[in-house]
Amino acid sequence: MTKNIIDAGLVEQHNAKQRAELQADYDALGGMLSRRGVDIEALTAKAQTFGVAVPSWGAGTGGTRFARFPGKGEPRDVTEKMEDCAVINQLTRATPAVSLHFPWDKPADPKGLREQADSLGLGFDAVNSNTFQDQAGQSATYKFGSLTSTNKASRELAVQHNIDCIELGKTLGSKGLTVWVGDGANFPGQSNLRGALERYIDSARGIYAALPDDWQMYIEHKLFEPAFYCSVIADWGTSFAVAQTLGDKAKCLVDLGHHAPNTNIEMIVARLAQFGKLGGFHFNDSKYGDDDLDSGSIDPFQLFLIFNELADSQARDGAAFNPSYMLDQSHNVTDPIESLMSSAVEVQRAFVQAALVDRTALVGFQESNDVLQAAQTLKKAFRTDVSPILAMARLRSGGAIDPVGAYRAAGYREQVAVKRPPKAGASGSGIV
Ligand code: AFD
Ligand code: MN
Ligand code: MN
Repeated sequence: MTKNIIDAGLVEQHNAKQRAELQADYDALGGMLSRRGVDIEALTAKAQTFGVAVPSWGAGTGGTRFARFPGKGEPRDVTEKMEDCAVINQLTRATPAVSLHFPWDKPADPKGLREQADSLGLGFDAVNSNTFQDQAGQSATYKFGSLTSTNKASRELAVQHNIDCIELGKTLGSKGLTVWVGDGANFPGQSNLRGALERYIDSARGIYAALPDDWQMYIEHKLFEPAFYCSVIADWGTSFAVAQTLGDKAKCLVDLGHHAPNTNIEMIVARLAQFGKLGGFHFNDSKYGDDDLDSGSIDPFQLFLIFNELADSQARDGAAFNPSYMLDQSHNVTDPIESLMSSAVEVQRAFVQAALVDRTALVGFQESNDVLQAAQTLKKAFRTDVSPILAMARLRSGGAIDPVGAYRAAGYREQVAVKRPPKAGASGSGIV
């Protein structure tokens, strides 16, 4: 029996007030879609299968390099983060797993954490290693790099940390390790561009060798920051080359914010999918760089186009095509629970809109070079407001018609603000 953090009766009451209106909107949309030959019930069932993992670090208030403004009732340790993640899933029914970041969320009692997750109806997606900052008392520094450091002791420490993450992940039931490093250089000449990647590959082989057979290693590229002249794994091409070199269990992870502005990310997705190297995503949105804004808040059309490529690959490759979906966001001015719920819904929206694309018509227009109609075919799906489908999917799965409204009505944040007074040394959240 899954334990509800928010009283199920309260959610029920909140839903009751909106049920009739939702049904009317759903019926109207269903009528419109049936004239297009689309069965709304099939789409709703499909929406119910959607899941995106929540980042444990996203449950806390983030910050920038300038400041961090703590929020009320922030989770102070990983068990409190799990409670918040459970709220997100209880109301959206779209976030059944949590992606942990070590050592930020290293559990003192991994078995106990797994039991807590089970009781909350949550699982664990990929675990994330952290070699972009030194931990207290660390024997060698990452100041000049981790997996690529010229210092052997730093490289070995970084490899061992990743192996420790795998071991911990095994206890928790994870099946993947995401490796993102900040390694790079701030000055031309600071590092040998080719030598740094050689060291990266050498270190990565040590991590890869520790991967269980049913695990994946996700190589996450990022254009710049914290290194400002060059990053070792700056782009999907380098990520792809590394993944190819390591072997079948190594795949590429696409964080939407890790590209130059205007990069055609959907084409990167298509390329990686074509060659069997699309491992997964960190969804977020951005205007300028690695802004870590809420998914779909800046460019929902891009998100839709990415899911359009995913739907295309799914149609081609079937069940073999199964990338991991994770959110990676930082919330500086909103309640993290509200932002994560909104983001999960936006990613799910893109998933459903992409399922609405008339693929037969699209192929026909592409083959006959009817450019305008091809573009319109995509736009028609993107412009369709699938909100009633998403809300109905949530309702049928036991969630909230309006997750943010139900969350506010339940007064969860006010309650945890009382239960969770700030404490020194609370576990951190990402600011990079
Ligand atoms: C980085 C990457 C990576 C990392 C995170 C930490 O996106 O996923 O784990 O930030 O907050 O920029
Ligand atoms: Mn990321
Ligand atoms: Mn990032």
